[in-house]
Amino acid sequence: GDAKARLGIIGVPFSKGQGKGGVEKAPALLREHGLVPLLEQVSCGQLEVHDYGDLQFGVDPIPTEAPEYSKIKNYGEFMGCNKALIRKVQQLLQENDQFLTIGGDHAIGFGSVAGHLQHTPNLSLVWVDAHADINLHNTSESGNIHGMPVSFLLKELRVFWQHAKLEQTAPVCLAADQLVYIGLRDIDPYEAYILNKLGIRAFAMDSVDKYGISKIIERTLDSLKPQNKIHVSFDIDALDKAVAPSTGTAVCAGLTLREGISVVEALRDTNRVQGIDLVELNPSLGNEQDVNTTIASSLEILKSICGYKRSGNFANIKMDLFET
Ligand code: B3U
Ligand code: MN
Ligand code: MN
Repeated sequence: GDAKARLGIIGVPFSKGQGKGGVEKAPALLREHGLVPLLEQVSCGQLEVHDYGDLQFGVDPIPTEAPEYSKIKNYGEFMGCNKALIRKVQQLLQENDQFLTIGGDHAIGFGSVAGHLQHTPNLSLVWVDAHADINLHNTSESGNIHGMPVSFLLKELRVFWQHAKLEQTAPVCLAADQLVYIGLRDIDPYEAYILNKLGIRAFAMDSVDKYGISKIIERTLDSLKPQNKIHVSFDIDALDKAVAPSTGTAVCAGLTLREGISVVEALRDTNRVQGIDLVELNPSLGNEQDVNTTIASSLEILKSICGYKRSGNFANIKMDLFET
């Protein structure tokens, strides 16, 4: 059809969910590398991309926020940024069909998915990551809140976040049976316990090796309610270190770029992807070639989510060569 879909992009240069500076530079860098025209191009005119610039959020600590969570580093900044993001995502979804959040570290996954849930309660979440990011304030070894965003989203874990006032900021939460992980290979003991206890579908790298990525994709799609919209939260460290070296906590033996692309292509082909995050690209880590490799991989993933077909796309050509 002629009606174009609208994609709204928001940069979220938040880096306080972990200790390494530089991850806040990713949104500007991806724009410099032509992100917006690239996504319009690959969609063959099907997508109108609207760049909303970077999210404005306070960078000063908010000391009055939940002293109970003092073991968490930068909790006040985290809440400040994510409250702003929750509001912004709802605006993006009022004005667009889909949205893309560019991090920043994965702490912003809370605000991005929570904002999405407030607009669209019937949501499934695919978290593509080397890590489960489901720690609680009292299970995290590091105190880094980029290792916790999923726990803020789940209905079953709300009881552990009583002082976070989530019923005010994000009353609609996610059911554990609508969360699927792909790419895991660095899970803390308590995280494994939580995944197991809640029966969360988690395709770690050993499953990818055992069954192959196409089977994993099939089982992922089977487990998502067909009437639900989909949110894809893609941590670039899900990909192998060889193709995504410039990230804060790179882990070896990850998804190949082809496996990563296969995952997002299959999700895109459902036509139900409504929210996307691309996080943890840190251009301050590694040498120039590492940075360029990681940018290139990030752009390939985003291209595929936004409609690029490796098999070619002739859906929207103007002139029929064989018409007489
Ligand atoms: N699970 C660990 C490590 C970690 C989580 N996310 C990343 N690293 N990127 C933690 O700190 O919670
Ligand atoms: Mn992550
Ligand atoms: Mn990760």
